[in-house]
Amino acid sequence: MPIVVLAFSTASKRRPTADLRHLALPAMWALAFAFLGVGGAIDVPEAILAGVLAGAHTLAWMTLPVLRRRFLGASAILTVVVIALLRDAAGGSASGYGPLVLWPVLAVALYGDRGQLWRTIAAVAVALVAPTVLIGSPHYAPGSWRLSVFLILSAAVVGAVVQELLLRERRGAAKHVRLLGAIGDGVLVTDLGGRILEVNQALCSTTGFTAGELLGQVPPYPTWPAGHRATIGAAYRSAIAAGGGEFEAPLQRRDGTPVHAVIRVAVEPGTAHDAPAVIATVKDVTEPVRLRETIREERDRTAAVIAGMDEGFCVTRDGAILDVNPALCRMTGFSREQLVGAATPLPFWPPEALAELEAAREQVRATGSGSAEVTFMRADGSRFPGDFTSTRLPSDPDGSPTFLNTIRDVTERKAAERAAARRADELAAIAAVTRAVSRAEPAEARAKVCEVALEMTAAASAAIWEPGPGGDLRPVCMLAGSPEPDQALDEAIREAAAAGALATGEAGRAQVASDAPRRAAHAWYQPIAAAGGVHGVLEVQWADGGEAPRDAVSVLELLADEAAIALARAEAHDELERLVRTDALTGLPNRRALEERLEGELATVRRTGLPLALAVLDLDHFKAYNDAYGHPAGDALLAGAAEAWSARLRETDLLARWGGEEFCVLLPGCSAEDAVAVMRDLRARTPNGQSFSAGVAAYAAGETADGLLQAADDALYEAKRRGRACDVVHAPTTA
Ligand code: GH3
Ligand code: MG
Ligand code: MG
Repeated sequence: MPIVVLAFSTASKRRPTADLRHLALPAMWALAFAFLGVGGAIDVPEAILAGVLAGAHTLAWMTLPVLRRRFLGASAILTVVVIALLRDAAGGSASGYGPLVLWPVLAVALYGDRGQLWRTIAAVAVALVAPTVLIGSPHYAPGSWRLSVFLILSAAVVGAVVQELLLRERRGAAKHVRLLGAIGDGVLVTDLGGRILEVNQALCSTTGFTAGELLGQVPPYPTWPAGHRATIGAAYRSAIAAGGGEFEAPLQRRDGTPVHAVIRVAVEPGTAHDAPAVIATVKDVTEPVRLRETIREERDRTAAVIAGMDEGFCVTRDGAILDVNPALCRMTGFSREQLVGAATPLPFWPPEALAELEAAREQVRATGSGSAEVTFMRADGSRFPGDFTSTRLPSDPDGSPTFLNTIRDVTERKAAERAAARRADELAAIAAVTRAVSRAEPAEARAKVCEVALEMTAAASAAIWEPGPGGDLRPVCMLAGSPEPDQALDEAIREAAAAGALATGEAGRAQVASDAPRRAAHAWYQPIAAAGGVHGVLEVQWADGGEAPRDAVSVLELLADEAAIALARAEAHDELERLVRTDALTGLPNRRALEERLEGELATVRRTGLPLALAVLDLDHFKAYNDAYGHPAGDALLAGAAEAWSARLRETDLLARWGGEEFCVLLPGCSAEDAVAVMRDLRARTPNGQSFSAGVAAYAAGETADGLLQAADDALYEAKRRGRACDVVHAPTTA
């Protein structure tokens, strides 16, 4: 019987079914009372008393749990009393009811504490010994005390041993429960069929289910999401079949939220008393998995970005390349296979820059990051300038620092910088030309243009070709640079090339024949064109027989524009000069031009001693002519006379309009007589039958311009006085 109770109690730990333990008491009494009628006579009233007591106690025991919990000791003692009454009613020591006392002793040993046990054993001792002492023979034979003592001892030993074993078992079970509760990961214990026998608190808080909801469940468990039941079930079964294993599974909480878990399965082989069990731990790895996913996505995205960049990337550790992007391969011409795994000096480090690159690397190692502008090498050996940066990545667990390096090919930027610098030089030179041109006399401006052309194109010579008054091209300004060519260009070739550029407005070049010596000249002809057409040609010659440098051509184009401005200015200047010295009506030099020329001629005659005559002419009765034919006709007469007279005079003579209807003629090389002859000729050529009077003065040593003019004027006055249309030679007073 005790074995049955024990089996019940062990089973109950795993299977909380209806508690059959409570049936043990009524069953015992039923058995005890059933055997009352067997054998000799019974004391009926005493048996009835025992039956009433047993019935009342059993009823209370079955219905009042408090009795079982709080009054277990009293119940046991009452049971001992009922057994003593039954024993007495059935005939005392010979009745055979004595061993029943083991029942309450066992019950207290199983469910009570030590005090209750020893009190029950004391009650048993009293119940068995007292009748022998108090009542005695024949009911209680003197020899029965031996059986009583053995029973009391047996009860004590069995009770104590059972209670000790149970206490140990309970302590073990309590420890087991505490351990399970202390485990941070979820734990569930199932039988081999998967029925959940035990869960811990951590599993409940991970899954959101209560222990009551989980216990007794069989697969698929409510924590397995519908879409994953088959795969999780398969993994679970194969882990059990293998005797243990680990797998990751997406689970769901009671509220449907996902939980990612690592499930470790261990199979506990059964013992003689225990069925085999499956112990599974459920580790919530939702957060680490989410982090892992995020990092992977981040890494994929980063890798995609790096792969798509124009900038070269390489990741290095301990001086060796771990990874490169396609841009670096394109940039350096090395394949990925050639680069990944390569160690310092890296394949794209040129030998001449090793020291510089090692220094940059050292700086990065010391400070964690750095940048430098370095020369790199392509697979074909060519070099390119690169911007290099390096940054230490967050340290790896093994402590070896990893660096992310970027390389940008700055060839184009460098070229642009050089071009910009050159452009700035050119602009500075052009600005200097512009300044010089705006300040200088036109002739100086030409020289300045040639000077800058020489300087900026490293030429052997520079010249500006312009058409002369006769239309023939000639170099107006020519400057020589260095080095001089061994064989110069033929003058005719140069003139033809300049003429071509002038005629077409297109730049051209000329060259000494191809079999010429090495340093034969070649030249560039840049037309100097302004709005009004092509004014001239800027010519630059080099001594090296090659092509005109590309940069030089652009400089020459700018210079030609500048020269065009200079030439236009020169022309405007000349025109102004001409206007200042010209009479608008007749086109003759005016009084100012004559005075200037007279000074020059006087200087010459003083030096040479050659003769010089000056005549002043005044139309006769011109007022009357005006009055008679009108002012415009008077103008026409003035212009006509100027033209007719000019035609008669020599190139070296100078006819000027002195003012009104008065003219001056300067006649170098003429004596007073010669001058009078010229006057007669001119008078004969005066249009419309008109005449003039003239006063002539010849240069005499020491004469000034004013003196000479005054003398001629005096002579004119005399001619008018003498009746007009005649010539009077001034007679020097000294003569
Ligand atoms: P004389 O023989 O004494 O020189 O008499 P004249 O009339 O020629 O001399 P006068 O000094 O009395 O008159 C000069 C005239 O010439 C007066 C003026 O109207 C005229 N004259 C001066 N300049 C011009 C000009 O540019 N065009 C015209 N049509 N007439 C002019
Ligand atoms: Mg006059
Ligand atoms: Mg007159």
